Amino acid sequence: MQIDQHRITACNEPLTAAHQRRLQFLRQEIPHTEEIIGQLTAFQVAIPSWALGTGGTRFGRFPGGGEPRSLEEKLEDIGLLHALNRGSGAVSLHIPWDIPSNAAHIRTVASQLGLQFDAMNSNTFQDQPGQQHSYKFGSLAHTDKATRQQAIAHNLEVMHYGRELGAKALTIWLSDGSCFPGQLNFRHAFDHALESFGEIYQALPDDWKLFIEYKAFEPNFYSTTVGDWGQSLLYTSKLGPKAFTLVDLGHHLPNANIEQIVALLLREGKLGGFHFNDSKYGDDDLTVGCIRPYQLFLIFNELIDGMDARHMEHATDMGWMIDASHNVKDPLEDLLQSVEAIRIAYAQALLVDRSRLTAAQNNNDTVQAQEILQHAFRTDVRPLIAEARLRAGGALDPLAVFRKEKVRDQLVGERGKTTIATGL
Ligand SMILES: [Mn+2]
Repeated sequence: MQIDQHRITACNEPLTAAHQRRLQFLRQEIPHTEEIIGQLTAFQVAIPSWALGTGGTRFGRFPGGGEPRSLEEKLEDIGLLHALNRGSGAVSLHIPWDIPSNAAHIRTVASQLGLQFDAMNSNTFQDQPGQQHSYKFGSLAHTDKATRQQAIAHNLEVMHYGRELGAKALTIWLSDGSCFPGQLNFRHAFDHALESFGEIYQALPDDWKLFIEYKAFEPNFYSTTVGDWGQSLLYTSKLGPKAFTLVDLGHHLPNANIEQIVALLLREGKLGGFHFNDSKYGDDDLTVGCIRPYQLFLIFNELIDGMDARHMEHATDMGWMIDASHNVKDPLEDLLQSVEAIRIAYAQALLVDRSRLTAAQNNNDTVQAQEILQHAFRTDVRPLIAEARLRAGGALDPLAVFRKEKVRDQLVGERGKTTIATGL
């Protein structure tokens, strides 16, 4: 299904006067509102193709119905989100869950919906039917060369699909590691992973980026072969200029200072992509900003500071992606909330008075530095984001339109109650 533009306009009408009042107030408070609205309009967040269905835990999964049955329907769902919020104009595909068997057709569907293809994701954390070598004890870092070669070949295949779709990046999250002390030799595992990454890197087109994602634990619970940002940075530094580290907010040990990690990776020119989610305990994959919105703001503060220092374009010089799991919410409602939370943190970070902050830092004025950051964080920037949406043809209140138009009921009507989307 698609939402009629007239319906969005009709839903906006009764909200317009109040919106203009709130926007006018902010214009008086903030001198560069037009610049921020422009930056918000350009800033697009990629939706992961595996997050359009209900997520689950190892204990159970409770699907809500109307889940997309094909890649086309997944794109259709992202098209719905983008029509409402005008901020999710990209998709991050996962192979083999979303093989584009007719790439030209998939490209056409995506472009009709205004969607681009962000990083492609490979999967060597599961065995697929008919697969010769098992990944039970690893893939790119496996002790057996034939298994490593199979995993390399899979990544080359993912790049092939990506090239057909116009993607420009490959994300590798390597689940390899060990569950018990003594199970593997850390140096040998590192060497094997590096050699395998090297073969993939050699096959990378010149205008592509390779993102190496790290994760501290799970599914392996004693060691992970790309366990933290330092290990990822070792690999990406040795591989070359097209290799970058990808930060997934949920992949750190508790209380890690992610904003500092981001600042240092950017300083090294090695931060390439981002996976947004939130968590209370581990890799909980909750909605971005639902638990620690201040941390999200602080991360964006460092992202902007670091990207500006390197003259990077906020919108295009980083892969901005959501990586979350929707176990109890409607996946599409959750994704609307996620994109909103990301844009709020981005807009708040754009408000930070950087010259005053630098002065406070240089004078060791701790109180003033905190005041400057928290002033930006405590500003309600939602009218700026609503205005960016409105100018791009989106909804002033995307979630309200989603509910008013009974989108989920319509999807259940079209697709049925028991459809299950491929994914986690
Ligand atoms: Mn991730």
